[in-house]
Amino acid sequence: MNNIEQTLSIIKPDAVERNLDNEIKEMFISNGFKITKEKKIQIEKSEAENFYKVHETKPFYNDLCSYLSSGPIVVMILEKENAVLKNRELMGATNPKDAKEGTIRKKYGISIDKNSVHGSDSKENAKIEIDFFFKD
Ligand code: IDP
Ligand code: MG
Repeated sequence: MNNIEQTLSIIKPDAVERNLDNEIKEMFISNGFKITKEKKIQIEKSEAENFYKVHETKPFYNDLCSYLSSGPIVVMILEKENAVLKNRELMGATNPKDAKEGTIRKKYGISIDKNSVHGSDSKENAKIEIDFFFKD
């Protein structure tokens, strides 16, 4: 029984700025993910506010949205068995300080806000986030 899923991944401005996008994509590929769609874009702050709407009551919401729209990002659809969970495992903890060895955030993350990658946290949100960036 396979359970091929799709999830949304974003390489955030801190990583794109350091030219880490190819290395990070290689980590996805070597961990068995297929990148089925990808684009490098810069979004408006209003779009970041929509994307991160679930966090609108958090104290860091404004900074988070300014940050995500501050420079180019790489947005990707990743495909693999149990992709949502497997991607969260590969990303590591939100705070790079807490991320395990071998995870993207441990390797590349700078701080809790500049943590290099975003990944959907559920199948339901993966669908919403994929539509957000790739519905045409
Ligand atoms: P996640 O990216 O691991 O799913 P979330 O809790 O969904 O983490 O938070 C979204 C993003 O908001 C995080 O990736 C991080 O960049 C930022 N963030 C989360 N918590 C804090 C905080 O306490 N201070 C500053 N930024 C935060
Ligand atoms: Mg999240």
